[in-house]
Amino acid sequence: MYWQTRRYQIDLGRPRVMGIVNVTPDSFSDGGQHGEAASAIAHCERLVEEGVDILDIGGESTRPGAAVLADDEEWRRIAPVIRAALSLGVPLSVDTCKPVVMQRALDAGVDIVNDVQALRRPGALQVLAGHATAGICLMHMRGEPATMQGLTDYVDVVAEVAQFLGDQAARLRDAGIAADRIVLDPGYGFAKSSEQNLQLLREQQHLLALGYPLLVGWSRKKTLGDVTGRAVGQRLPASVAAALLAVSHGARILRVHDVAATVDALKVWQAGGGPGALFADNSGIKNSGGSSQ
Ligand code: HH2
Repeated sequence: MYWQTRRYQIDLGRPRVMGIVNVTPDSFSDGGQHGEAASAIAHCERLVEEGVDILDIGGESTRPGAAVLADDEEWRRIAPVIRAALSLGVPLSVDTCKPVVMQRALDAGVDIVNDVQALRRPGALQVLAGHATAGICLMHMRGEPATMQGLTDYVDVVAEVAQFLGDQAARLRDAGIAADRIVLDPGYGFAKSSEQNLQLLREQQHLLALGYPLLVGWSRKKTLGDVTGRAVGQRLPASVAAALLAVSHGARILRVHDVAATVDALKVWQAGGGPGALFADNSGIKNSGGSSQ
């Protein structure tokens, strides 16, 4: 199993760590820490040293009630970080819902588009259909960050998330996008109560029936605070535990803030033969010979 992305074919024979780079003043756990390009670039370099497999660069927070940015402002934040990070030797993902930002990031050379709105904004699907190889992460959510926490009425949350993700993947396939470019994400923390997030985690394996690799983001999220009583800055152990649970329930890519800790946890997982931990011995990320920078 692999994920086709622009420059890299990512072997998912072992779980992969996607490191979060928020070039924002207002992200829920690290807002303002890497708000300037120079510190965001230094953060990218540090995550690579810590063993990250993919860097996910975003300029707009998706936390409930976050400010909505104009296209140009979002791009202004992330462009210098993307340009510098392209030479770090790992796949680059851009975390955006905006078609204009997707197009600019692809033109600059990013490998993956990660869209919490699953390419539903007008024009987004066309941007990705117009690219031959970029990887795509489709995430489940309802509404917008400002409204999503009021949109948690589900009859069967697992079935409805599965239905949504299956429908969105089919939309991409109909537009001519190859299946090996697509990964799916249940969207932990997006328009879901804590109990719904935990039910999705317990039953996450049902989503594997859709036939696509799963990417998950549990890192520092509120549900972990609800379970442990910990404030956002003290959720590292809880985040690592959730990451390992998600992997044991079939996830292949973990989107995390704390890369070093997650890499260590996965190494122990691998050494101890955790479910899904029969890994290849090399890094498993191959340069697929696409346009490289
Ligand atoms: N979570 C966040 C942002 N983007 N993308 C995917 N695919 N899956 C997620 O779970 C996900 C995501 C929220 O986390 P963070 O980036 O730390 O916060 P903020 O949106 O406030 O910047």
